Amino acid sequence: MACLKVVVVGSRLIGKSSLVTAYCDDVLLEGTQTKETFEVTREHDNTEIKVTVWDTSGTFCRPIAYNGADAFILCFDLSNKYSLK
Ligand SMILES: Nc1nc2c(ncn2[C@@H]2O[C@H](COP(=O)(O)OP(=O)(O)O)[C@@H](O)[C@H]2O)c(=O)[nH]1
Ligand SMILES: [Mg+2]
Repeated sequence: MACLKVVVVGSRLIGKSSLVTAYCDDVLLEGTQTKETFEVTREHDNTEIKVTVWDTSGTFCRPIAYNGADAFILCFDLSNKYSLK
């Protein structure tokens, strides 16, 4: 099975964990998310792909999270331009 590692990055409190939880667990996040990695299986072109999603939350875990990444999702808050700097 093909595998993909996707790392979600961006400033604090801009909705990263909410996005990851909605995509991976199909639930609306309430409170703080402490889980850092999620595994889901998705189908694309009749091929199953195991997607590991890393939800980063601070500088400490980032070097580990970045290692071997296939894709990054850069998140920012559309209502706060400073969250993109
Ligand atoms: N208005 C609004 N608030 C959101 C949205 N996504 C997340 N939040 C809220 O923003 C806060 C931070 O969300 P969280 O996912 O923990 O952000 P993270 O620190 O980037 O992981 C929480 O209070 C969420 O309920 C959104 O799309 N719109
Ligand atoms: Mg978070």
